[in-house]
Amino acid sequence: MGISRRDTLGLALAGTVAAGTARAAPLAASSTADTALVVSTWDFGAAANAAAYAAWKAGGTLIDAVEAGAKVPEADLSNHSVGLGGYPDRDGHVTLDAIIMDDRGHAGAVAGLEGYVHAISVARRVMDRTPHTMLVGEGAAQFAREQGFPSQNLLTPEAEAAWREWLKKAEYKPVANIENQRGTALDHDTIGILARSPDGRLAGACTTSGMAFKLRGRVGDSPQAGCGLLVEPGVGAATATGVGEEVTRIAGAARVVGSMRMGMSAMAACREAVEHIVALRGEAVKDAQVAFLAIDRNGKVGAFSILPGFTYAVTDANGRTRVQPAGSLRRA
Ligand code: SD4
Repeated sequence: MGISRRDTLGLALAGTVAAGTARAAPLAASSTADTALVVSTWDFGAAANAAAYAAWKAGGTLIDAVEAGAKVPEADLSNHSVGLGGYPDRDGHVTLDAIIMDDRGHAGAVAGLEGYVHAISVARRVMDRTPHTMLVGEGAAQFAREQGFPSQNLLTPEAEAAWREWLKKAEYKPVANIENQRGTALDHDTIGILARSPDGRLAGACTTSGMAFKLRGRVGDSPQAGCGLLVEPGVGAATATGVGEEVTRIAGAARVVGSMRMGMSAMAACREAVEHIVALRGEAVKDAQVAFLAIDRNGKVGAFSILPGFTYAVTDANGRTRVQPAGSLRRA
């Protein structure tokens, strides 16, 4: 399953959007260097994009590309919000959430996965080898074990020390926006990565260890289709980062893609979703960061957040990457 490279290049999906979706304007003719190929959240997305681009150039599929990209921060010990080295829940368990999706309705996800670094690869296996879209907790770990993924302790000494420090004052209350204290040791966030082939095909992945010191069993937006990620043929793809509860409440990625389906640009669609959260939640999101990143079927990119400081990495069809700041509702 997934998109084969042959499918991706050979089946011009432009104009053949799935039944039930609005028919968008014909795909722009260009598949040129100014058309984004891979986009991802935050500065560290640049390294992920490089891996995704390399996988694509080596003949991989779009799914291969986004998986390869997502694996980079998953293996990065210095990233405390994704994979190995991620901060644990309040009981000291590192639990991972991930989703991967193509533009043909194939999706796989895991939530609350413990003991396996590459949650995105387990999610892909759910997509490729089961009739399901999500496995959680012990069942997800059992599946990973049965599929031959190597298990390991994901709690690094550094993450454990941060957790023990947090415990001193935490009073066991989840701190909703603790991951968004930019410039601190918590200065890393979820990666959402979206890829588009020159003929307008799309895929995406999103992987995270979730909110630091969350309640045990908490699942954020990231692994939920339509919240942390959505990919729709002939329309575009969107991903989210920040306080997952705020994204989940509005089915954020689905909202962004829906807006693009109705004709909004990727940028306007991301902004609309952010404005909706702020209108809906008011004071409750006064200090919260939520950000959306989207790419449309023509490769145009949009990114918008509540607070300033959200950046994203764009890699074009020639492999050139730039990291840039997103627009934000609030000023610094
Ligand atoms: C979550 N959205 O679990 C993720 C975490 C994140 O910035 O993106 N943090 O809520």
